[in-house]
Amino acid sequence: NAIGMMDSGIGGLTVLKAAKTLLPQESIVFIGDNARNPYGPRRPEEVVQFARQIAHFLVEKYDIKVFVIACNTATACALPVLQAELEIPVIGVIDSGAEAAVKTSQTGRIGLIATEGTVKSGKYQDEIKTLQPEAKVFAQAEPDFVQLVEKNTYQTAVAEKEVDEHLKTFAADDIDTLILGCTHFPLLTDSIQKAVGKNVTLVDAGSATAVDLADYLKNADLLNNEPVSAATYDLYTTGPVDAFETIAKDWLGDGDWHF
Ligand code: DGN
Repeated sequence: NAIGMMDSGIGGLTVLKAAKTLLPQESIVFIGDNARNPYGPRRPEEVVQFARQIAHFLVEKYDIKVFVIACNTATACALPVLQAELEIPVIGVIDSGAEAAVKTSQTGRIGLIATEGTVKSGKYQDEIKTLQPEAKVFAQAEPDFVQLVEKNTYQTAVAEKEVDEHLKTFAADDIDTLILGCTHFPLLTDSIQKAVGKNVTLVDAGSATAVDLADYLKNADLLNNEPVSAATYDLYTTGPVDAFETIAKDWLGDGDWHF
């Protein structure tokens, strides 16, 4: 049976892409809650409710073997609730992202860009402090970046300029590592890297999660033994399919995607 994944929109496809590369024999079913995006400014209880609806749909319709919350905001709000409520394992993106950042950073000065919900939750800050008490986290909410991706304007010069202007503040903080703490942000990697300079290493929390997901499935003996050609990819959106499909195909490339 398949791996289930969710995001508040298109961003979680960055996790799907990384997971597909590492686990090509696994089928994945993904739901992007584009109709209710953004999650960032919402009350945590509301985000919990949305994540719960999506998880139950995937468990009932697809009998998924693991649920990946491929959204930092939903991970911050709903991970413990869903772990307690579902009978299958539930994996979020924050622990993997925090751990990867601590491993990457030489100076312990770590930047974080995420939604306002994720920044406010303090989950990254807490996890990083637990792993490395002397680390300093410089967190900045970047809700506008989510819109650049959702509106499919992320590859434009206007987007590059906007990213550059927003990330100027990091120069003064002298960070050596920047966490992309929102699964939408890897689509803006080029602009973000340009803005912060090549001395700052970007850590993609979603890719780090895909690595941990692969390890988890292996250790729990949950890997699929079917041939790679049998893997299927069912992609749902709660919003307009055309817009979702355009960005998804652009980001994921050729493949046997079912929308
Ligand atoms: N992709 C989501 C995340 O990782 O937090 C957030 C997008 C949003 O809903 N604002």
